[in-house]
Amino acid sequence: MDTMKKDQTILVVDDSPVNIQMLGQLLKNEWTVKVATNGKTALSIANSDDPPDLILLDVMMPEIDGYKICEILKASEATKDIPVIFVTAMSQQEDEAKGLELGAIDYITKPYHASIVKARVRNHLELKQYRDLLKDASLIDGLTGIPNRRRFDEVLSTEWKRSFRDGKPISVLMADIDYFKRYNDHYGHLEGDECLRKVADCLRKTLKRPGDLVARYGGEEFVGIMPMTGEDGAFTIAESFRKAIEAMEIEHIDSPISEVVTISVGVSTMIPSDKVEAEKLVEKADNALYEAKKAGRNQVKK
Ligand code: GH3
Ligand code: MG
Ligand code: MG
Ligand code: MG
Repeated sequence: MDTMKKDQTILVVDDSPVNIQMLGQLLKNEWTVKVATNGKTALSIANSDDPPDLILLDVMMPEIDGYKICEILKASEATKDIPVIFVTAMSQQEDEAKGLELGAIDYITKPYHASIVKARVRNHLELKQYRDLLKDASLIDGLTGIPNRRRFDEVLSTEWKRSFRDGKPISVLMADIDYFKRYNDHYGHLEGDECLRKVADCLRKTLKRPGDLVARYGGEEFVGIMPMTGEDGAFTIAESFRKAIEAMEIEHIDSPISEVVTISVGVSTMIPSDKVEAEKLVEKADNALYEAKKAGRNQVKK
């Protein structure tokens, strides 16, 4: 039996304290249980920074009923992947069909059998865990272990919107290893891969403020997102990254400009407006990177 599931959380939503008490008793030894006695609370817990891994949902409740809650959960990007199981006295086949059509993963009718509820919950939580693992893996670069470009695009879009709302600047840096083709040719691809890991590690250590994100953008190109960071701050961070790479003294005797591995970096800063897309920030960093290369490499341009 899978032992990792201990830290998974179940949200029980029911307007009846007795029902909540019964389900809570049933589940609390194996999982963390949160409760909500109305739709509004349920939705706010589902949308919190610590959302549940599974929701057990009553149908008949005052104000917002369970069907409506399920519909709202499934319509939102933030909550649509949380599995919902209806637990209800509404036992007509049409009721069950409706619940499943709204996106619930399962439908349990009352009176229920405790061990069946537990077994179904267990099965769905296990599937949820595998889905989460796959999702995490799909956003991480296999070679360096840092986020990949897909993740970068996701986070950039979120942070761009946040900065727009707050009227705050956001910066991006784009770094590219200098003469990396020569590095591979001279030291071989395995050494090349090792060098990429070292650069990724160094970038991770340089951009470590909460909210920062580093990612591998492509082959030997790395990017960083720095929310709430203005032009000067971003330039300083980029420069410290460049210096840190140089200070690692990774031998590169075939580099025309140095005896160690160096990087060129482009930085861009914008205060988002609703007329411009986040891609503009990347485009500007890319242009600055091009300027850094043209000006002789191993330098930062903005
Ligand atoms: P520049 O200073 O202009 O950036 O020159 P460069 O040689 O670094 O640029 P170029 O784009 O010509 O070469 C990039 C090289 O990066 C070519 C490719 O073999 C190498 N590369 C890309 N991805 C990987 C990887 O995953 N592993 C290894 N070992 N090398 C990679
Ligand atoms: Mg009820
Ligand atoms: Mg390149
Ligand atoms: Mg390069």
